[in-house]
Amino acid sequence: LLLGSALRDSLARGLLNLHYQPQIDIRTGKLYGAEALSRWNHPTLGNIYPSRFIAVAEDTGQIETIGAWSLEEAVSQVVRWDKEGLHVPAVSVNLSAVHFCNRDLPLLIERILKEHGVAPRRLTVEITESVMMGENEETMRGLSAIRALGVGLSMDDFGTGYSSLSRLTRLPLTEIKIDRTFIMNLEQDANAQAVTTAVIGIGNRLNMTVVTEGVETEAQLKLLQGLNCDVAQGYLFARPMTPDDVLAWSREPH
Ligand code: G
Ligand code: G
Ligand code: MN
Ligand code: NA
Repeated sequence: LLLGSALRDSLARGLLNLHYQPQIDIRTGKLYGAEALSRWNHPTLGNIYPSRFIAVAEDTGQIETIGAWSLEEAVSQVVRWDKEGLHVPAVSVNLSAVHFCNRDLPLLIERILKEHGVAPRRLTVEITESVMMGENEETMRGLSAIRALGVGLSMDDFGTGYSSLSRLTRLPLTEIKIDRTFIMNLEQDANAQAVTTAVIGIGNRLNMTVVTEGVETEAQLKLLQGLNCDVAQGYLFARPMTPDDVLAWSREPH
């Protein structure tokens, strides 16, 4: 509860910020996008990780405030980067399951894009599979409305939790993110490699972009390129960074 009011206070005072982790098209080596990740550095409590404060936000009714804030912040960042000469093709925003139940979410997204003059294809929203545990008419309608705007829809952490293949075909997804636990074990675990291979194959066949998370080594990258994976994200390329650091990173040779 204490953390809940600290969060409310920090949100009001603009003490949360977004870091961005580049996503690389591993067929061309070009920048594909950037995932926005929330950071909360409290003046006295220090750094509080999203795994912790997202749960607090959900429990204290603040998750939609955070969702709206991160959408607005990420979309306006795309414009700031454009002005600085950095073209980030798309920015990816994590939204909580709870927020997808709000029937005004598509309208909110539409308004933010219009306000900042950003093309819908330059925004992707990430949903975790647990969202779909409570898969209902309302949520499905919301997802379709978001997709109809031209915004990308990404299934995050695929392969963990409540993964289901039939769900992949029912939802209007544009992207699948293979959970990093599979990538972590890619080199030494035949099972992880089998699952990764299969998911990349399914994604390709369903015309979805497949993004692999947590790519840390050249060996993993080589393997993924061999498997026709489209996009990779991980410490091998870059950590989540401040917008200025993303700009500096983009100007380094790599
Ligand atoms: O780097 P990392 O610890 O940032 O992120 C941990 C998890 O927290 C990520 O898997 C991501 O799904 C979640 N997360 C990060 N930022 C946000 C956010 O703004 N909203 C939601 N709902 N989840 C987030
Ligand atoms: O939305 P999601 O859970 O996937 O957020 C990505 C999380 O993974 C963030 O917490 C981010 O800091 C973390 N992350 C990003 N790249 C790597 C990586 O290469 N290795 C590891 N271990 N974690 C990573
Ligand atoms: Mn994510
Ligand atoms: Na993930």
